[in-house]
Amino acid sequence: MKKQDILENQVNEVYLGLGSNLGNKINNINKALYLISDKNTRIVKISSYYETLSWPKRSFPKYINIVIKIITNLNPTSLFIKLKKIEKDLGRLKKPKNYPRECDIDILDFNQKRIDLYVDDEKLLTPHPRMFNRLFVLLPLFEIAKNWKHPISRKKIDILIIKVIDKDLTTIKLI
Ligand code: PH2
Ligand code: MG
Ligand code: MG
Repeated sequence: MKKQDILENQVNEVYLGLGSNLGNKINNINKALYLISDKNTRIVKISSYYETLSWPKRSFPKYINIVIKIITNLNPTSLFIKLKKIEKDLGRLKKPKNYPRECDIDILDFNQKRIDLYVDDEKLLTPHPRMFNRLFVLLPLFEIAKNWKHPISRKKIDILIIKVIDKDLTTIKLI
């Protein structure tokens, strides 16, 4: 068997963060879940839905955020391409950074690996560099992965949450 084949048959455990703050937000998230599941990818855990204030601009519409765990045999590049296509299919056009969007799907953690590569002109970095001090990611992640550890710092999720909870907790509501 060629090395590439072995890699593609591998089962990868991946955490994804999903967010929507434009249009019918819950519907957008649910459509994304439907499109994520296919013959290569199975959703194994879904957090509750959280209503969260838009960061950093609180004046933008609120988000609905969830975190899911998937099992996939796609490699990081193929998964990234698939998720970008789903974002587009749900209506997302290229917008300035942090502008309201129908659907945003971020790879938070791919097999506890550090990944740093370009797919066309977009960068894929795991663990996701900014999300781990944001409660709108940490709380739903904690709900479905109580023993999760940051792949690089090895800090446990509850420790990460305690560090940011003072600044942020008021901005999150379970729905
Ligand atoms: N995503 C962003 C920018 N700001 N704020 C919240 N509350 N939730 C998000 O998912 C989010 C955000 C860019 O991806
Ligand atoms: Mg994002
Ligand atoms: Mg994104």
